[in-house]
Amino acid sequence: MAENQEVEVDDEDIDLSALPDDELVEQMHDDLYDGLREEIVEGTNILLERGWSPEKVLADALVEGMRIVGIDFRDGILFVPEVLLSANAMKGGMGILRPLLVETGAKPVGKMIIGTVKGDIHDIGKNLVSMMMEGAGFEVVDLGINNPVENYLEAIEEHRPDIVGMSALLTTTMPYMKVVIDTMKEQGIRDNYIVLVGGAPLNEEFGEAIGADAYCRDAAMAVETARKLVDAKQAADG
Ligand code: B1M
Repeated sequence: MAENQEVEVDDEDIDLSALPDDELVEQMHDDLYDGLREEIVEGTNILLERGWSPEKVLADALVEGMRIVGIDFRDGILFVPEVLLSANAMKGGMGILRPLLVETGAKPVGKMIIGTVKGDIHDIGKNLVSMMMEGAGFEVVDLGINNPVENYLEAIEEHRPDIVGMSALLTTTMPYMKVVIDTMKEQGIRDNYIVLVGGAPLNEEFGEAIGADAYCRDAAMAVETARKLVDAKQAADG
C-alpha cells in the first residue's frame, strides 16, 4: 500500500526544491508542457537561488521546454488551448527573469521598436528579443502583436528609433514584413532605419528577398546584429 501511494504521487506533491538541478529542469519541462505557471515560477526562483544565471535558466529550462511543446503541437498531440497554457506558464518564468536580464546598468546604445506583424499573435519570441535587447542596453518600444503597417509608421514617427524589428511565426504572416518595408520605401524613409526581422519560419534568404538589413535566428543573434549595425550606422553618421 505504501508503495502504491508513492507511485501515485502526482505533480502537485513534488517538492521542487528537493530535486537536484537536472531533475528539476526536467520537471520544469513537464510543468511547462502541462501549463503549470506556479510551478514554473517556483522552479525559476529555485534555480536562480542555486546560482544559475538568468540566461541559463531561460535557455535550459524555459526555451528548451517550449521547444518540446512546439514539437507536440506540430504533431497534433497538443492543441491551441494547451499551448496557450504552456505559453502562460513560460511568461510566468520570463516575468521573473526579465528584470534580471535587463539590469545590466549599461547606458542606452540605441533604440528599437519591435512588433509581431498583422495577423500574427505569437509573442513569446518577440518578448525574448525585447528582453535581451534591453539587457544589452538598448531602449525598446514594444508594439505588441498583430501590427498593421500603420502601427510601425506611427511608432517610427513618434520614437525615431535606430532599429525597426518585426517578428512573424506563421508562413502566412511573414510576407507582411515586405508590406512594411515596401511602405517605408514608398515614403522615402527606408534607408533611415535598420530593419531586422526574425521568427521561426524565416531564414536569411527570406530576409534578403524582402529587403531587410538582416534576419536574426534568435534573440542572441538579434543583439549581436543590432550592436554591429548600430555601431556602423553611428560611425557613418559621424
Ligand atoms: Co502557434 N504555430 N499557432 N501558437 N505556435 C507555431 C508557430 C507552429 C510552427 C506550430 C506547428 O505547427 N509546429 C505553427 C505555424 C506553422 C506555419 O506557419 N508553418 C503554428 C500555428 C499553425 C498556429 C495557429 C494557426 C494554430 C491554430 O489556430 N490552428 C495559431 C495562429 C494564431 C495567429 O497568430 N493568428 C497559433 C496559435 C498559437 C498560440 C496562441 C496557441 C501560441 C502563442 C502564444 C503566444 O505567443 N503568446 C502558439 C505557440 C506557443 C506556438 C509554438 C508552439 C511556440 C512558439 C514559441 O513561442 N516558440 C510554435 C511552434 C514552434 O515554433 N516550435 C507555433 C518559442 C520562442 C522562444 O521561439 O518564437 O521562434 P520563437 O522566437 C525566437 C526566434 O524565432 C527569434 O528569436 C526568438 C528567441 O530566440 N525571433 C526573432 C522571433 N521573433 C524575432 C524578431 C526579431 C528577431 C528575432 O526581430 C528583430
